[in-house]
Amino acid sequence: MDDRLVPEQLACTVVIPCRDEALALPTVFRTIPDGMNVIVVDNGSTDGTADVARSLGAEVVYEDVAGYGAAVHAGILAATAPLVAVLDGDGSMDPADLPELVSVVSRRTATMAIGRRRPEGKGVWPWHARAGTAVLAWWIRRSSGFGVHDLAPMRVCRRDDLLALDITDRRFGYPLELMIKASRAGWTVHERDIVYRSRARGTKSKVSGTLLGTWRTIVDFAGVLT
Ligand SMILES: Nc1nc2c(ncn2[C@@H]2O[C@H](COP(=O)(O)OP(=O)(O)OP(=O)(O)O)[C@@H](O)[C@H]2O)c(=O)[nH]1
Ligand SMILES: [Mg+2]
Repeated sequence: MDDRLVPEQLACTVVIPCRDEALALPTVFRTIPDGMNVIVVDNGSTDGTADVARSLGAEVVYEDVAGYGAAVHAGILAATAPLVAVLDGDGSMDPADLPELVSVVSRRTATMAIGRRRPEGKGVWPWHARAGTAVLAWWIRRSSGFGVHDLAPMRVCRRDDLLALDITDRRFGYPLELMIKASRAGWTVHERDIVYRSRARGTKSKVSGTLLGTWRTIVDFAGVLT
């Protein structure tokens, strides 16, 4: 039997939250799968991210509230396809990994398909970020029963399902709240390996690359867990 997906089953809006990722976006767009439309959500970039995104064929959505979660939520609201995907716009992830995740959700093998970062080469993923991820993933496994090893850095699910979870975190606690609420709602989650590379040269980390970023993330996670 031919089990390839027809184009409608791959219909997916790709949401990319971006703050100052103008230099990374051309790389990211190189491997956006055919048939997927892209929404870049910008709130406060000063490097021309929105113009670059538009020139690459993306729809640009502006969000007044700063933060990763605020940007993701605005993108999901603006999405038009039944399936939504979220990934970073810093060049660390490859959109070529999306069709496999989309296929899992399209076939209803799981409610949500997520990526597990597998770093390509040394120094791609700083030890403190990796250790923090491992601890949180362990905690999520224990409390949710999801067999996950990462914090859903790339994810695909149905837009309606996601909006029904009513996620309220607007910063970096968003993925953690998503996992907690998905578990309570009885979702199933399927995790697959995805490639993880260094962010594009010339762009700045908002999380693990700086102490302030790491601290802000810890505060956001603590806010979700309490
Ligand atoms: N629109 C918007 N995007 C953001 C904001 N903060 C982060 N992002 C984007 O969210 C994605 C993830 O942020 P990153 O800085 O790459 O964080 P990370 O991948 O967890 O950590 P490192 O890349 O290792 O520092 C990137 O595409 C950022 O540009 C924000 O306040 N607004
Ligand atoms: Mg990143």
